[in-house]
Amino acid sequence: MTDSPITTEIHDGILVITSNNPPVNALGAAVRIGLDAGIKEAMSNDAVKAVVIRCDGRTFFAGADITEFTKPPVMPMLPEVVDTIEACTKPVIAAIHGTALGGGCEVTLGCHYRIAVPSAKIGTPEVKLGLLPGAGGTQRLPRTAGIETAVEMCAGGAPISAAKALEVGLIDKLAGEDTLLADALAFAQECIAKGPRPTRNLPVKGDPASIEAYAKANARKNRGFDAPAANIACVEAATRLPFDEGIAFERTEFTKLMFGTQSAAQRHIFFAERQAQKIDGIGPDVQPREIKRVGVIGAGTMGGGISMNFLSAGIPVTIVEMKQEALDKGTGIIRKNYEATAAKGRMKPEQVEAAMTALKPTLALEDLADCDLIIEAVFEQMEIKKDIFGKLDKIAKPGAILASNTSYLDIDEIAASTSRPQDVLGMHFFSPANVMKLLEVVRGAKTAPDALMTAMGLAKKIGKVAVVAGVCHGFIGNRMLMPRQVEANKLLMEGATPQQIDKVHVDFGMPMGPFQMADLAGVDIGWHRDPTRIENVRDALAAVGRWGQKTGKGYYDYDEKRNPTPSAETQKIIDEFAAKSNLPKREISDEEIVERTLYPMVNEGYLILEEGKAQRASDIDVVWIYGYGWPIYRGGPMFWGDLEGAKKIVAGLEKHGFAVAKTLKAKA
Ligand code: 3H9
Repeated sequence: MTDSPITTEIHDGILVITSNNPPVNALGAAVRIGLDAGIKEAMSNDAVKAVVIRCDGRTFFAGADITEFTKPPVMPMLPEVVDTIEACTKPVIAAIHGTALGGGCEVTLGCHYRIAVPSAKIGTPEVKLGLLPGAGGTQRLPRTAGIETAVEMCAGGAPISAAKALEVGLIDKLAGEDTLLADALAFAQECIAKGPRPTRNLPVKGDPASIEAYAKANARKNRGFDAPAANIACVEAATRLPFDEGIAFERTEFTKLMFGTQSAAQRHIFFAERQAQKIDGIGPDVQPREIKRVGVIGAGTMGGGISMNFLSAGIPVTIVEMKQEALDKGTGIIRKNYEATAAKGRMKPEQVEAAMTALKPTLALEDLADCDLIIEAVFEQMEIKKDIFGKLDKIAKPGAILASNTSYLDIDEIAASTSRPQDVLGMHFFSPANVMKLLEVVRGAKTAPDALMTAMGLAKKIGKVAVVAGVCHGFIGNRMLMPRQVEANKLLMEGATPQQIDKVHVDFGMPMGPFQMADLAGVDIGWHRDPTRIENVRDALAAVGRWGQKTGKGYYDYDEKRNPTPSAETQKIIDEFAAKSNLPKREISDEEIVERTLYPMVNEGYLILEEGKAQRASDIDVVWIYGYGWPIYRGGPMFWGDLEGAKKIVAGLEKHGFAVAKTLKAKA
């Protein structure tokens, strides 16, 4: 077995099969071939009494090799390998550390016994890739972990801890954290007398009613996704079909998902998210700067949320405000948020106190002198930002990174107000900043590679998915929002209603449509505040106090529980403007709404790429998935654009008079 990632060694009658396939021991062809050969070796050697399957490196098998899914199959396939392990006439023990995920979990289920270190995690996250465990997991989990845990693991995708796995019967024993191999070998000796225990022969455990209960409780979360229902159906099949029939059902469902567009989209995002971390033109020789303390200017909603990210990751924060009252209010909200998390059991009271102790509130900008990164989160006005950066230039220590949380403004202009533009970049968080996963890191013309790299690395540390964006109005995400909003407003003038446009977006899979979003964010945002100056529907709504959810009325009317209903007053305002626009009022089809609000976003994405403002198309998809709730099963606007087909998109854009991006047109 030279060059194989699998090696074998006999210890006192136990054949130890070891995989060494960095980084995550994915179950690629060579690993499967090696595992199959290892079991055959155990069967043919009389000196072998039992087998231990283990992995070197940071983790037990983290799943099938996802990169192989689009390639021609190489035998043996994983379901066969799992069957081969299970059919071994000598007891086989899985020795688990790290994360036994997907196919990795299924390999453990093919084994007859399982032992794991306390820090191990076991799970079937296939649903997050639009799939289901396709190597027998949906049939073997109900026989080991029980129906309730099986349905949660398969349809939910979250891994369970070794302790929980022991409690439900998914593993037999906990090993010492640093003595897994020795403990597994000792356990294997015990198992020799017990003999093999094929999972397929075990009865399904638990209450089948838990399946229906799970499906009901998660219906809203799973709206639009195909995979959760398929996972649920497979676990349900295990409760009523003989094992082999259940496996056949699982295979059919797996194949349907595997060749569907949803899984292709979700797998695309899995790799896109990891690819986004890579910065073009920055090699391994560049070292990040050390960030020991972060400064945040502004204790409003954004500044507070941004601070929480660092505090939660154990990085101390100095937060600056201009007035004591605003500072107290901001820090009070941070505490309240942490206490609410603790009340839900997701944080310990001492962690709340630790986070609050690491927060240093101050009114003096000079107190930022010891910060390694300073993030400005004040009003979206260039003059204010330039003034602050000019002051920071004199206060910040050499090498400190100076970041702006601007959503639209020119980072190069801000950088020019300092004597150190190489240290300036944008860190655009999305609201609520302590919750939303996206971070756009804006690379200015003079931003130093190590500063950029530091911001990207730090983003990972605080649990964000970061994407590098170039300097342009609105960067990647908000820039693409603009053509959508312009067209949505025009459609209102031509006869569409806010509810019709929003419904098309919600049916598409967005969490809300453009007008629901305006009501949530505040119709008055960016308003000039002059109720006599009414130039468009938004001005008119703002002038009569229709500021959105916060005033109980905006594009929609809201009841006290914030349930929306169409508004006669809003419709009257729209009708008045529509009459003035001289555009003929007509029936607008849902298809036209898609063509005029979603196609221009794809077009804008191509323009962004042409101008070099995003590194790659998949980065744009990551922005929209994690910053704006684009349905992950549609893979982001660029992936979706490819699915629709460039030809169709270009035809749709041209029909409505849009200027089409050169590269998009070339693809058609
Ligand atoms: C499955 O098993 C189907 C079966 O049921 C049925 C079959 C018939 N394959 O995430 P990281 C790469 S479906 C190939 O940054 P971490 C990843 O792209 C699978 N490559 O590390 C990255 O590459 P690069 C079910 C994979 O420490 C590198 O490894 N399993 C795979 O933050 C490091 O990854 C899953 O869905 C893979 N399976 O997190 C688990 N996994 O360096 C997927 C990773 O070039 N994996 N890579 O960018 C994970 O959730 C995380 O990688 C893990 C480690 C938690 C394991």
